[in-house]
Order: sequence, then C-alpha cells, then structure tokens
Amino acid sequence: MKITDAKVILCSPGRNFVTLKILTDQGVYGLGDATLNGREKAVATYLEEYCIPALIGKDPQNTEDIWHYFYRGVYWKRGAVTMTAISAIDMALWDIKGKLLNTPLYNLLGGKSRDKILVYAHAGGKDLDETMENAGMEIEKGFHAVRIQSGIPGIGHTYGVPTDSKPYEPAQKGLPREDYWDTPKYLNFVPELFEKFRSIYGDGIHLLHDVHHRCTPIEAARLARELEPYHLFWLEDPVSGELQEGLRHVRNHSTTPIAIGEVFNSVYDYSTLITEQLIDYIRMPLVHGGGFTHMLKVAAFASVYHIQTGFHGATDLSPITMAAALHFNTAINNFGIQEYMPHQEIVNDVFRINYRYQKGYMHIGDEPGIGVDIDEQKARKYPYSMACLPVNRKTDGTMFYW
Ligand code: CS2
Ligand code: MG
Repeated sequence: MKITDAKVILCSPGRNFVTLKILTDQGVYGLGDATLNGREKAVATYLEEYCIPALIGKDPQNTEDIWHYFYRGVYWKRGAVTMTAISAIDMALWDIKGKLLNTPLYNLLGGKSRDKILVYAHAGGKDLDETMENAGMEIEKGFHAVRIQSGIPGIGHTYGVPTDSKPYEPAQKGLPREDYWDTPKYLNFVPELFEKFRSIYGDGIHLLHDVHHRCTPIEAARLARELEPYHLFWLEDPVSGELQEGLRHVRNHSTTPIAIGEVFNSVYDYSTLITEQLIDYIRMPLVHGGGFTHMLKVAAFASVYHIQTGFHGATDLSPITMAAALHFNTAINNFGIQEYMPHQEIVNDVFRINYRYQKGYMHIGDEPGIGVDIDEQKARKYPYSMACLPVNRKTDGTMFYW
C-alpha cells in the first residue's frame, strides 16, 4: 500500500484551520489537524515544501517508522512548527489505519476504558457578577466541571474572557493586540472569585482556573495556596512552562492540583515535571504533541507517576483534534478530563463531526478511523485570514510572560 498524494487545506470558517489530507492507492484517505494558532502558514509551508514530497510512495500503515522519519530525520528536532506538522501526518495515518481496518480509532488505542468523556466548560465574564451568571448557565447545561475566568478590577482587558458578549475567541484578525497586565491586582482578586462561586453554587462542581503563565514561581505558590479552601480540580499554567523547576515552588507550598503544557510539544518538555511528580495533569494536545504515536508514550510515561491527561481543547484546535482526543480519552486508563470549548456553528459547514455533548460528557461515534470529514468545496468559501494572539505588557510597558 502506498501514499499517492497529500494536500494542505487552509480555511477560515470563523477562525483559521489547517488540515492535512493524505491519499492512498487504495482509495482510502486520512485527515490530520495542523493548526498552530497565529502561525498557520508556517506549518502549511513546512508540510507542503518538506513533508508531502517525502510522504509520497511510503506505506501509510508504518506509523511508527514515519513518525521517526520526520522527527529524527530533520536533524532540527522538536519545536511547535515541526511537531504540529508531524502531529498532522500521524493523525492522518492513524485515520487511514482505522478506515482500512474498518474500526473506530479507540479500538486501536486500547479499546474502551470508559463510555463517556468528562469535559469542562468555560465560564467567563467582564466582572464577578457576570462570571457567576455565566457559570450558572454552564451548570444549567449539565456541566460537572467549569473553568472560571473573570475581568479583573483595574485591568482593561483580561485574556480568556469574552468581550461584548461575543463567543470567546483567543486570536484577533491582523497583528497582535497589546494587552496590559497587573499581577498584584490579579492575585488580590482571584480568591474572591472562587469564594463567591462556592458560596453560590456549593461544593458539587469541579472548578478550574487558567493563569495563562502570568505568575512568577513564588506568586504562583501564593495563589495555589490561597485557593486551597476552594478545592480546585486544577490550577492551569500557573508559571511560564519552559522553566520546569518553577513548578517545584508551587508544589512545595500547596496541595492545589496543577495542569500544564498546552504550549508543550514533546515528552522532553515534561520529563522533570513527570518524574518529580510536580504536576497532576498534562495539557499537551494531540495536534501539537506529535499525534497518537507520541502522545501514547507521553500518557503511558505519565501514568507510571499517577499523572492524568487533561488535553487542551480550545476553539483553535480543529474538530479533527477534538474527535482524535475523544478516541484517545476513551482508550487510555489515565484520562482525567477534556477541555470543551464548542466551535461556532459555521465550522460545521466545513467539517462533518462525529461527537456530541450530553449532560457534562462527550460521546464519540463509531465511524471508522477518527470519523471527521472535511468538505473541500465549502472550505474554499472561507479563505485564510491572518489572525494573532495578543501580546502582554506590564502597565509600565515591559513585555510580559505568556
Ligand atoms: C486557553 C486557550 O483554553 C485554554 O486553556 O489557554 O485560550 C489558549 O490560550 C489558546 O487556545 C491559544 O491558542
Ligand atoms: Mg490554557
């Protein structure tokens, strides 16, 4: 069996997505997500110029060998662009494998370890009251786990919070917007947010919060400790992830569970965090973490250290990644939770999805492979349009962490 062709489909139904389609001499094709928010064309070019020519003629069933060909073979290992390209190739090849064997992908990853996938919703508002109101709406929809983010008094715009009641979208069209940030104001406010939530909605809902890498290790330790009375499910990205040792401070001072790694792309980003048990959840998603081939290894490594998965699932990950994650989450033993930020309705004009939400859980369909399809003709109706994540400065203008 041979790969005969592959193409990159760049489209923007509401937001940009990059999709890799790999075709074979048996008429079966596979799809992989290659979206790297704000750097879409870098991955598209990487795939078109360097990977697709090398894929042609290879046997698509050899997922392990092809993964190492693109990982080791380039010499320049790792990095978000390379790893997103490898992830897309790997996803598409596993999609082909599932279709060839006529079975949903979770069967090839270990079968069913559970019937449904626990997900968490986003609830954000411009202030405390609006956040509480929006959290109540998510609870009404049946969610058992909610991530709460709120506008901070004295800070103009807070990342992660919707503006003008529009659905929250991390990237904005054109060059990056410049946001301003004030950590002391944030740290003083956040405990009140959780205190308020518990006083209104009680202890029965899992609560999550994303710091978006905005604290120094000692600030993060303070925050994690002050949030202990509210029993968070997790505190996400409390410090900037490239300094693995920073998580030791947080761990040494608090029992609040920690999740990190939506910007990671390799098991080596996690080695200290896992072996020293400095975290509780791995966030690295299939689309940036090397696809199934690599993430199976990462999850197995984490499981030995009692660490669970909690994959990134914002709207800049395409429906292919969401379906892929649901297969993965169904099969592995150390699944923890999945982020679920629904795509805008317009996305379904291009992608045919095979999952559904019901009462706090996601359910994946039994179609062979990953099970998501793309309508290429419709995709052409929504051309790529540059959009970027904002940059952050302190109020004095200093460039700040992500
Ligand atoms: C966030 C995302 O969902 C999350 O946890 O951190 O909004 C993230 O910042 C974006 O997906 C980045 O592209
Ligand atoms: Mg996050």
